[in-house]
Amino acid sequence: MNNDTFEARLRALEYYHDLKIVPGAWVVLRVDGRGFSRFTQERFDKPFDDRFNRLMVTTAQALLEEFQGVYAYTESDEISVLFPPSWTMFDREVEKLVSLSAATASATFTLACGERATFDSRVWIGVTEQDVLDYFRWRQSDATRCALNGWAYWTLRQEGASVAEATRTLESQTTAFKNELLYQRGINFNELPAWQRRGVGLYWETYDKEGMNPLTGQRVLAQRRRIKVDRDLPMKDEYSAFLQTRLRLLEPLIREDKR
Ligand SMILES: Nc1nc2c(ncn2[C@@H]2O[C@H](COP(=O)(O)OP(=O)(O)OP(=O)(O)O)[C@@H](O)[C@H]2O)c(=O)[nH]1
Ligand SMILES: [Mg+2]
Repeated sequence: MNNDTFEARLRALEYYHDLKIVPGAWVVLRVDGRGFSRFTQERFDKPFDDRFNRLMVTTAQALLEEFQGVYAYTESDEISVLFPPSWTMFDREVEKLVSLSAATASATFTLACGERATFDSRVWIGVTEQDVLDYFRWRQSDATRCALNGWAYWTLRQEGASVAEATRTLESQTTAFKNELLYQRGINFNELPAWQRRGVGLYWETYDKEGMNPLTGQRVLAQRRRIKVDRDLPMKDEYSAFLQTRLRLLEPLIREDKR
């Protein structure tokens, strides 16, 4: 067998390497902490820990920067990063994007936390802008549902209920029941910090930075970009409207890339 045939035969077995995200689709990369139920157990306050959330925000920031996303959203142990249809990083190769986003999240979180933690990653694709709004509404309602469950569960546990008792009390119960359970114990769910109930959004904002023209010595204003961390996101229809405004801001960029 000559070298070329040998090389071609083995390279062809990198079977999934040619797999690319369909052109023209919106993309979300979602990373999720591996085994974080266990990882968080002894290290962080239940049901929510501000320090844990800040580690997730630091990780989301790194993903947004590294992959040049347009919006990131984090809740619980997951982070979703949105990319416009025109995004072409790594030629949209699935293996590259999935492995590098998981690697970036794992390395960033581990360095910030000081303990080894790993993330998995997956790709979501959306055909229309409405799909994108629906996606983030879906993740946000997951955040709200988990926050209510978590608060109800850990409140019962702190009262001395066993795992089985707390689970049984909440099994198949309505949202109203869980809200009432908390209310009777002096916790108004709607007054808990917004980041716990609605998640945290990250996006680019522009600001004017004053500098000096080295040639003329004159003061000049330059536009710079920075990441805004929004811990007070709106919810439901207001969240969709908020996201829609952010997507509209991207339109010139998307049109330009299509030309
Ligand atoms: N203590 C604590 N735990 C948290 C916090 N935020 C998220 N978690 C936990 O992170 C876990 C995330 O759940 P999952 O991603 O479904 O479970 P997992 O154990 O990570 O499992 P895989 O993702 O399948 O590997 C839940 O058990 C949450 O309670 C927090 O602020 N504090
Ligand atoms: Mg997880």
